[in-house]
Amino acid sequence: MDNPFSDFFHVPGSQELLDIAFKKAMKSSAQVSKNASILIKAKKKEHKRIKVAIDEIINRVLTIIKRVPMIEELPDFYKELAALIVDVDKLRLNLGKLNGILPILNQIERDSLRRLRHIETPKEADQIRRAAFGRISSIINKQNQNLEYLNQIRGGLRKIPSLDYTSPCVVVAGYPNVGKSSIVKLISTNKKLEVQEYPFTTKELNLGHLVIQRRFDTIKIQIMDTPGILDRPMPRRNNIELKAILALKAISDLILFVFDPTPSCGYTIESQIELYQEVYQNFTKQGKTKIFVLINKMDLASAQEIDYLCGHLELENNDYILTNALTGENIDKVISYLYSYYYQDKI
Ligand SMILES: Nc1nc2c(ncn2[C@@H]2O[C@H](COP(=O)(O)OP(=O)(O)OP(=O)(O)O)[C@@H](O)[C@H]2O)c(=O)[nH]1
Ligand SMILES: [Mg+2]
Repeated sequence: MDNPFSDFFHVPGSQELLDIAFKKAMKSSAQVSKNASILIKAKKKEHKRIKVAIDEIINRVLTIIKRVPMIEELPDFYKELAALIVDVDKLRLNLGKLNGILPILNQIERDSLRRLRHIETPKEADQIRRAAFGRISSIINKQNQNLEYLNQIRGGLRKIPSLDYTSPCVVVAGYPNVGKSSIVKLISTNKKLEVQEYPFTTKELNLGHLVIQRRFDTIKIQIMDTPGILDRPMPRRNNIELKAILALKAISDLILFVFDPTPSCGYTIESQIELYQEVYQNFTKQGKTKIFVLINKMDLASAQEIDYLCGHLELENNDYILTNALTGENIDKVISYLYSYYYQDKI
């Protein structure tokens, strides 16, 4: 399913909205018979202007509202991810407020039309239109914060990855700074992932793909890079970590758990082991989701550091792969592992 927020385009600010609407209104021309009196012509002209301005604003506001999907109706993954990116109640309230101005705008048009019926000079028609534009401006200007808020949250929501629910998804998880993005970059099509020497570089869920040719078909495996997670109680985790937790909980078919057994990531191996145990216990869905270990930074790791980790996790030789995500050493083994895992028709 495509990111449900992909149609959430630029939201104009109040001034931009008013400028567009009033400009269109002033360019509009009413259909009046040539023989009509100056007074009738003025009435029709100004009514048309008011109507065009109001219709334009209503249409644009309705488009904004329609382009924001109903979050509560989205599949769990998108719903929960959206809730980590924006305050869903605030968003709903905001859209409600925008919706609330529509009947007021319609009322302005009706009031103006009623007043236009009773005018005696063309000048009054002009005054009524000016007064209507004034009321419209004040209503729309009061929505400026709402409009700005929508524009501001748009960026975050549009970064949500488009998941294909019919293809498997490998979630690459672990502590911050252990080399997750470097690995996903090497094994998948996504070469844009940011890699830095400091923790929490990755703040979003990012997807890449790996195409596997099987005997009778081709499958495209989704590889999800996730932000780092710290070993701490769930309520203390921030929204960035919770995005990774959500990926593990909601969409993983296979978890590649990345360790950095050296001090280079800035975190102890004990805390990484604690996190691994938590992920193993809580997110393997009673064995339905396999968890496989990658021990990264093999160029820096000593034999003792690797033995210590393997000893604690009781890992046999085939239970893990040592990798160097800087040079790409053994990354072919990771791809082979995925290949054989999915070749045997795991989907
Ligand atoms: N020496 C060495 N450095 C590595 C290796 N893999 C990654 N690095 C470095 O480790 C740092 C972190 O790499 P990232 O790929 O950004 O790590 P990450 O786990 O995605 O980090 P966050 O997104 O912050 O959680 C970068 O400076 C990488 O160049 C490796 O195998 N060996
Ligand atoms: Mg990263």
